[in-house]
Amino acid sequence: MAFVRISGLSSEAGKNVTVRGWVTTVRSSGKVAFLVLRDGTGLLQCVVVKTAVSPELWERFAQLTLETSIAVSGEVRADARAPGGFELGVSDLTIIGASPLDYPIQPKEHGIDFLLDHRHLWLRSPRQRAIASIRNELEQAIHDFFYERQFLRVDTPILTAAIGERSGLFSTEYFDEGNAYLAQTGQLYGEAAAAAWGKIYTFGPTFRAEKSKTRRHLTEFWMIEPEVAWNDSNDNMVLQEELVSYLVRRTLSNRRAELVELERDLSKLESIKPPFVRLDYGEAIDLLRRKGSTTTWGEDLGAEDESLIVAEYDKPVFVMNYPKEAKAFYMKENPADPRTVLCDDLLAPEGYGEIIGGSQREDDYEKLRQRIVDERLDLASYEWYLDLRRYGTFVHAGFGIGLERTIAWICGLPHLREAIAFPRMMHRLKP
Ligand code: NSS
Repeated sequence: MAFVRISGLSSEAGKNVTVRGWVTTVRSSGKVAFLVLRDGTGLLQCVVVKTAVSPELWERFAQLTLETSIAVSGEVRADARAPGGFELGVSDLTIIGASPLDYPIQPKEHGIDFLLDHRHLWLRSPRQRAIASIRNELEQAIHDFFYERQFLRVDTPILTAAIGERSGLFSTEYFDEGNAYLAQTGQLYGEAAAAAWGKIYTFGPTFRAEKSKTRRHLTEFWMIEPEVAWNDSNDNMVLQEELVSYLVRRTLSNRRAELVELERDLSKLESIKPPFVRLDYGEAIDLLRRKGSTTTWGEDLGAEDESLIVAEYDKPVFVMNYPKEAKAFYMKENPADPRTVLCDDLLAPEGYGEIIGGSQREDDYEKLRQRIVDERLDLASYEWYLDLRRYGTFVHAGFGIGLERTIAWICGLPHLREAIAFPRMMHRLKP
């Protein structure tokens, strides 16, 4: 008998097929028994009528437990009440892998630590499948967005010498070369690639040994970093709002059922259209002070500040041109106010916080060299990076969008830990 996946059943109505998967629920009235089967592509209600099957098959069915893997055969019938619109009238059942009654995740409330300890099984829930499928949609949408705009994807190294952002580094021994560090960003390599190939983006895992146990920090997260030759800071923000609007639009059109499964308020996503709000850092500080924040000019904005700012708007907000001391060495000095740099953070609505950090890059050799010295970074490690300003320097800008933060916002997740299959956090390295 033909083996079919649940998502493919619509073309099999009236036929006899075999479906393989895992038991998610079983119930019986004594005369008719129902089982819901999950195969990853959908859910299928399977029905057994006691009088229509052998006593031995009825008995086997009655003994099924949660998460047993099985193969069921029978006739596919259209049924508007069944999940997916089809049910299977069972004529045969094979048990592939038993599942003892102590299956850890039961239909009741479990604490978050318990669920994270059993993440390998927790992934089987409809909620986790919805999140994974939105993540997959977003990854594909990001590739499509850049491909359609003729960007080259560049894979940058994960093992690096000490370069990157200010936050903590993970290190590992590297033969006779001393320590290697896990990449915090692919940006500096992206800049070299932009000088070579014009428009590029990276898509890869990045690592930060930050001792912050917040709902917005992972120690391993995925970042997408476009870098564009001849873009200035303004072009950079236009690209960001186009990308973010596209990602929301695409999720709304292709993954609406999953958003509904997650009980996401769709109206909040429908309003995500360009142009986004643009606030100068100084304006943001004024707004914050009016709202009672104690943050002063010169400081980076904290999570609470970000929430106060976005509460004013129903769209993402760019906060632009931060003071130099609050930001990384590579950002270009703002000609209109040299105390500041040409950069932006994009804050997601509803308090989800910063999802993008971007900037125009310092293209002046002397200024960049001085910033490296002032920040007490090891000049020798940056010689190759300075070469990009020695040999044909160019106006360029780019940004990094955090994949898990974007997923958390679009899905409406309170914490990043559900936005990736196996989250890595300060106190979690397993499973
Ligand atoms: O540190 S960033 O603000 N910027 C960079 O890494 C630049 N090198 C990007 C660039 O211009 N090419 O990080 C960018 C984004 C940030 O807005 C978050 O969305 C995400 O990366 N991010 C994180 N996500 C999860 N966990 C942690 N710890 C984290 N840190 C940053």
